[in-house]
Amino acid sequence: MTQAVPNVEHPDDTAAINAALTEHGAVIVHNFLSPDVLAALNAEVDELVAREGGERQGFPNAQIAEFFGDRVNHLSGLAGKSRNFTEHVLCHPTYMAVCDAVLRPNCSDYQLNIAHLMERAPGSEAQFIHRDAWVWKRFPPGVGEIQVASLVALSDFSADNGGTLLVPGSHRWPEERYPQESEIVATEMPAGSAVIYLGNTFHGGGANITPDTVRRGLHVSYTLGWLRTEENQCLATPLDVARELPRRAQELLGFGVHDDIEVGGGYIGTVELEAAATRMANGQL
Ligand SMILES: O=C(O)CCC(=O)C(=O)O
Ligand SMILES: [Fe+2]
Repeated sequence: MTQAVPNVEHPDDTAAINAALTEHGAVIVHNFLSPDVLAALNAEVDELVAREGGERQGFPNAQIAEFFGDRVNHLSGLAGKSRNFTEHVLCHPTYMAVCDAVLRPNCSDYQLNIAHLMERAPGSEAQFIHRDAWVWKRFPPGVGEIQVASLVALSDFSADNGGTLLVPGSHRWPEERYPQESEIVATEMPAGSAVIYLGNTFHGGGANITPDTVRRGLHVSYTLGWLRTEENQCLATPLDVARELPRRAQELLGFGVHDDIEVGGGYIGTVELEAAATRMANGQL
């Protein structure tokens, strides 16, 4: 029988959230953003989408263009563009607690992988069901979790408007198993909630079959501090913006160093042998 995605009412109930992720590979967290933050983020995004037009001019290749489909509006690099994102989403305590549990065992610190808004407009088709961790396909199978991913609902998510399709429990599946239709469930959640899932959990954007409702979702994911990220956060975040951020936000964007001295490794990501964040603090960058 198809499993449901568990729901947790409070974002600070991190024990329940982590337990649900371990068991089901996905969890819907209600009240992830307060109504005030949701409204402020949406107002900022409205402006950015209006300014950029939302329509993508280019993708790295034809497969990526097809993966996203042509009825989806994109706003990428939110870390460099949205103050509400860096203030209220990037260092969200729920993300930090989940990343501490899932990623910390494999790194001295984790980092933001991608902050990418996707509006699934009416007519957008269901995405190819995939694992987000496949971007690092060269990892040997069975390496464990290397990514924490999520969709933050900036509008209501429904089965009709493109709510994320998920395959609960699939994070435990062997590499050769691919989901059947009957194993896929659509995420339904009110605006301000988030669905958090693991990099090995099968999922994809849903089809939007409504005549006039745009599904607005913010795709946010984190990965090990020593892996190359999908979005180059040090370029997506202009230095003038990065300098003004708290140290923790700078570190999550890759301006710190990944320090593996304790396990016999070294420093990764230095500038002049230091963390960029340290040089920024000292007025040298
Ligand atoms: O839009 C969604 O709900 C999911 C998007 C997604 O899975 C992706 O872009 O990797
Ligand atoms: Fe995905």
